[in-house]
Amino acid sequence: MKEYFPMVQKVKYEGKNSKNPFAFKYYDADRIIDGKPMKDHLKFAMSWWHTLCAGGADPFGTTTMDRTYGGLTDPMEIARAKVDAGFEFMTKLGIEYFCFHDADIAPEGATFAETKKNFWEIVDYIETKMKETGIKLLWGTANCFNNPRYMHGAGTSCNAHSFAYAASQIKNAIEATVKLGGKGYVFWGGREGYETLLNTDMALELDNMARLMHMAVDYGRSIGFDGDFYIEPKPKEPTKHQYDFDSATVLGFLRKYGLDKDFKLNIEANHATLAGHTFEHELTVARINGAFGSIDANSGDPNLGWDTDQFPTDVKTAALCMLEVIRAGGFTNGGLNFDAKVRRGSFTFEDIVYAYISGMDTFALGLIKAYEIIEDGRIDEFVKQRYSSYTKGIGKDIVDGKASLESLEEYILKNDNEQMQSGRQEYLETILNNILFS
Ligand code: XLS
Ligand code: CA
Ligand code: CA
Repeated sequence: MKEYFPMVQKVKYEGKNSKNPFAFKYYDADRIIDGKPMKDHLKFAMSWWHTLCAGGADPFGTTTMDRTYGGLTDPMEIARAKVDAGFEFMTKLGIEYFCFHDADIAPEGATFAETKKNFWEIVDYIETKMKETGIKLLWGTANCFNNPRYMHGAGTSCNAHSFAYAASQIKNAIEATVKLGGKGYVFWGGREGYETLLNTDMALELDNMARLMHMAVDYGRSIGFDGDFYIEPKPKEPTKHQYDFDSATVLGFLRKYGLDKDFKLNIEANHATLAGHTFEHELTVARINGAFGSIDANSGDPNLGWDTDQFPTDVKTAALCMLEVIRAGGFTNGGLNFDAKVRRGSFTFEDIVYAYISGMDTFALGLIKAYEIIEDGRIDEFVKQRYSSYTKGIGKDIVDGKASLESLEEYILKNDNEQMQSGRQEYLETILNNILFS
C-alpha cells in the first residue's frame, strides 16, 4: 500500500533530552499517572478536515498544499486515499481516535441520493480500517455551513428547504456515528447566527434550531446512540452574531428548550479566545454546570480576531485546561480533538507530523504539570482558605439556606467589624510559574 508519511515509521517517546524531531519528548502513552495511562487521560483525536483536506487557502490566495494524494483527480479515489493516509498517520502517531464531518470524508454528488451513496461507501471503508487498526471514532458531525444552500444558516435558515436538507445530512451523519461506534455527535453552529436584525426573526430561528436538535436526539436515541450530543460554542465567524456565543449562552439555550439532559459542550480553545474568555473559563463554566463533554484542542492568536485554528503549543494553557479536565473527573465520552491546521506556509506532509507531535507533547506536559499543581496543593489550599468564612458561623448559615435578609441585618448590626484578606494574585502566579518551569 502507498505510504503517505514515509518520513517516519512510528513516533516514539524518547524523553525531553531527545533531539529527534520525529519523537515525543513528553508524551509517553503508557506512563501511568494517577492510576491511568497518559493516553487515556488525553484521548487524542485527529480532525479529518484540517489534517487530510485543508489545503492552506485563505481569503487572499488559493491552496498551497497538495492534497491530491499523488496526483489523483477522481473525488472518490481521493476520498479513499484520505482514509488510507489518515489511518497510516494515526497508527504512526499512536492517535486512537478521529473526528469527521460528512463532507470531509466523501464528495458531494449531483443529487442527495448520490451524496448518500458516496458517503456510505466511504463509511464502510473507514469501518474496515477501524477494525484493522483498533482506532475509534470520537465524534461525528455534519457540515451544514459550506454549501451555498446554507448561506442563511441551516437549522436557523429562513428557508425551510435548507432546514430539511440539513436534517437529512444530520440523519445520515448520526447513523454513521452509530455504525462506527462513536460516542459523540457535535453541533457546531456553522452559519447559525445572523448579520442584521433588519431581516431576522430571532425567535423563530432559535425555536427551529431547538426543533432540529430535538429531532436529532429522538432519532439518535431510536437507533441506539447512547453517547453525548454536543454543542460547540463560538461567538462569531462566519456570522457576525453566532447564536452559540459561549458556554453560558449555550447552557441557557439548552435549558430553555429542554435539551440539557442529552447535550454537553465541546469546548474549543480558539472559540474561547474569540468570546473574550480564557479556555479555562469556558471549561469551568461547563464543568460546574455538569456539561463538560469534549475539547477541541487548538489555539487562536491573541493578536488576531479570527479563528486561526493553530496547533496548541502553550504549556501553561494546556496545564490549566487539563486541571479542569481532572476536576471534571476526566473524559468519559469526550477527548482532545486537534481541531488545528498547519500554517499556509507549512505545506509539506512532514509539517503535519511535526504539528501533531508538538500538540501532543504540549498536552502531555500540560497533564503532568496539572498533576504537579494538584500535588503541590498550595493553590487549592489558598482557594479553600479564601472561602473558609462560608464553613462556619454566618457564612455556613448562608450556604445552608438558614439565613434571610432579616437575620443577616441582625448579624451586621452586632458584628460591624469585618477585616478583608488579600486575593494574593501575584503570589499565586509565582507558584504557578514555579511549578510550570521547574
Ligand atoms: C469551526 C469549528 C468546526 C467544528 C466542527 O470553527 O471549529 O470545525 O469543530 O464543525
Ligand atoms: Ca472546533
Ligand atoms: Ca475553530
